[in-house]
Amino acid sequence: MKVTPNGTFVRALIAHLAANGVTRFVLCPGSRSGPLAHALAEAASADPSTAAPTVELYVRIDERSAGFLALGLAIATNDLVAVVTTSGTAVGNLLPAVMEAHHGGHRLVVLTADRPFDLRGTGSNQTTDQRNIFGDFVQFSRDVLPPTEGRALATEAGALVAEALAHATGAVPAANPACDTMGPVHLNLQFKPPLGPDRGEWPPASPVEYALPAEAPVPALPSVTRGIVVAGHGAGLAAATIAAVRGWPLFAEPTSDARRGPSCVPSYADALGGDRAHTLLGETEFVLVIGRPTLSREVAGLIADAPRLWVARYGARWRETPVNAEVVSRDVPFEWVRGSPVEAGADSWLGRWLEIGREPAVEGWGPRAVAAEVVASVGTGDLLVLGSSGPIRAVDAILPALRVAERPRILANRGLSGIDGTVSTAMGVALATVGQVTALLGDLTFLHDIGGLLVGAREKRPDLRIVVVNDGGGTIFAGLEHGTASAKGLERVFTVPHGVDLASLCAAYGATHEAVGDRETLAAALARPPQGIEVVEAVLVRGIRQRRWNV
Ligand SMILES: Cc1ncc(C[n+]2csc(CCOP(=O)(O)OP(=O)(O)O)c2C)c(N)n1
Ligand SMILES: [Mg+2]
Repeated sequence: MKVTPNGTFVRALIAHLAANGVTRFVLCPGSRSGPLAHALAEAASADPSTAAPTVELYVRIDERSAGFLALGLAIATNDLVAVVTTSGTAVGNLLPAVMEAHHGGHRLVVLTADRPFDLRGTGSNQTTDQRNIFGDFVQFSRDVLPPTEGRALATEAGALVAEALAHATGAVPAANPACDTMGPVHLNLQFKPPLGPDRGEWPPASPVEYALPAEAPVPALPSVTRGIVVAGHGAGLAAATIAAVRGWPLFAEPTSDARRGPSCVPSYADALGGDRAHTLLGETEFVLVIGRPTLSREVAGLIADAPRLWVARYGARWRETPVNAEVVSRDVPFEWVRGSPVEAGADSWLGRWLEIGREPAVEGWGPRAVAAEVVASVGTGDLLVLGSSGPIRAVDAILPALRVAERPRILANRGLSGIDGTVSTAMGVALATVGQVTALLGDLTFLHDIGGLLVGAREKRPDLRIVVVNDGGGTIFAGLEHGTASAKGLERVFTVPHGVDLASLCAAYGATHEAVGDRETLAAALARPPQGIEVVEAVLVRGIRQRRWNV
């Protein structure tokens, strides 16, 4: 083995990434990405005879899973996470996770291997045009032909990393200074042979200093009585404080981290559809939205009809904010949070909202009962990952106002609210955290990313409990306007009953499986700490395996 230019370049690249906080790498096997794979394997082996940086390496076969695993690591830690693939369709499989990272504002560093540019369009195997393949979903993309020799290799790698990470972190001033520009970046690396292992040295690397764009000044909140605070995805605890010190009702989604405090109206989603809310909405003077709400049409309507609307921390991108928003602030200014909670009388603005939006009693056996048991099993320091569709809405419907000291973290991919990649995202969360991790997913969501259970024999298997709400398909559609279709039509083109035997699937992937059919059994299953990858199937529809709608 000798020193190769590829080896020298990727060592410098990895060393500079690690020195700047990218210490987790998710890698998929492939030959063209071999230089990165060899160097990462060496770094991850933590051999003290090398000066390799400390990295954590996760290997996945399926690039779509790998992308979402990286996303899970990123959302659990708020760190930058790298994902490495070979060339060709492997790269295309990262698109869903890159889209979610873009809309969710998560910093993925996508490293795709490619053949040298002069092979593009020549019919060379596994060679396509990977330049700008992620379009505007990445905030930086560079097509790189590493230099072939000399010190330029390490220097170029360092400069490349500095530039890419500045864009990922939002340090490069965007067109609009109030825009939060955290998001994914892409380096397309053209590797000429040799691609095999080499015997190079790890170069020194140090962190780069970035200057973040200055916050734009934000005016004081209007001193109205009849305000409402909507805390959407990623709002943060400040939303609860703002509502409490003004005596405004707080409608906080589960992933807001603001579902707490004396202003919290737990059943806001159910209440908003009723007549009494209609009257209160008519009196509303001002709506403050913090974070990005994604769950209910009622809240979307409230935002659309607000007489006056301010938005803060709305989403990853300025252009996603509602058209009628008056002010957009990148973050929540300290002045908005100052003050003590208002005592709300029963007849006050807040008191009237609290009256109609009390925490509901959850009875019987259904999606809300499953959600209630899962929520009850998650303690301070634990993490709950919610799948799109019914599960996150069921949790929204039943989640009580938490005490300020209670700190379970509730995470979800709400950037685009896909039902894809959720098993892998939960796996990433479980691999990155010490707390107990539970995921609550619908059956189609689970099946969509069943490949996320595929963990190589040499890979770490985290403790992860996945509770699957098996209601026999995508039942959300039955409650939407599509529900007026014939039962046969609804099943064929929307809900898609599948009859899949989840126990067999779990067995095939080496995950434990337990089916539960009532609340007590579910509660007992959830009371045990998860060991390894464990699936608890909450069976809400029986006999589905026998069901064939054409017989
Ligand atoms: C990748 C992707 N494809 C399709 C959709 C549209 N979609 C939204 S909910 C849903 C059904 C989800 O079914 P399930 O996970 O069983 O949850 P349930 O509706 O039964 O609560 C689908 C297909 C989506 N959000 N994401
Ligand atoms: Mg379902």
